[in-house]
Amino acid sequence: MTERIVVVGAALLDAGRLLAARRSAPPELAGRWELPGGKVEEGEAPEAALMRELREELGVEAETVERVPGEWPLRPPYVLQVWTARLCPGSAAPEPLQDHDALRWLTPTEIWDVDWLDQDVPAVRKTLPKLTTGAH
Ligand code: 523
Repeated sequence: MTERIVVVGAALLDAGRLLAARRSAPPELAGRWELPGGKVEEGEAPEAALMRELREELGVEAETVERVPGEWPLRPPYVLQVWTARLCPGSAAPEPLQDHDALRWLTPTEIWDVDWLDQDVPAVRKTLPKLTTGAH
């Protein structure tokens, strides 16, 4: 049986908005928007991986809130799992430090204004009600 490797993504919520990040690499994904995150390393808990990725890629201190139910296949052996997350008090604002060349905080009405990666769309759709209720 092939090992599967989890890629974690963050639906980072703040003041009723969702953070979208535009990938700058690799070429086949560049220009598309994603829930920021990355690969879980061996022996690492997914939530810890997500906090690490958000620190490395966006320079923020964040904490996970809850898992978005579901799991979405990526290029084998990768699968995508998503957590809602929020900024810790005192965290810097996110900036595109690596892997991204633009960030947008999207309100519920703007959520489909960006060209999300196909595989992120189901998780974004499931996150939408959390934005409209204002729940974090
Ligand atoms: N995705 C994806 N959606 C999504 C993420 C965070 C990642 O489809 N929200 C895909 C893109 C890549 C793979 O998952 O094919 C790994 O994501 P990546 O490159 O962000 O993971 P890193 O940063 O851990 O990768 P390395 O640069 O290799 O360390």
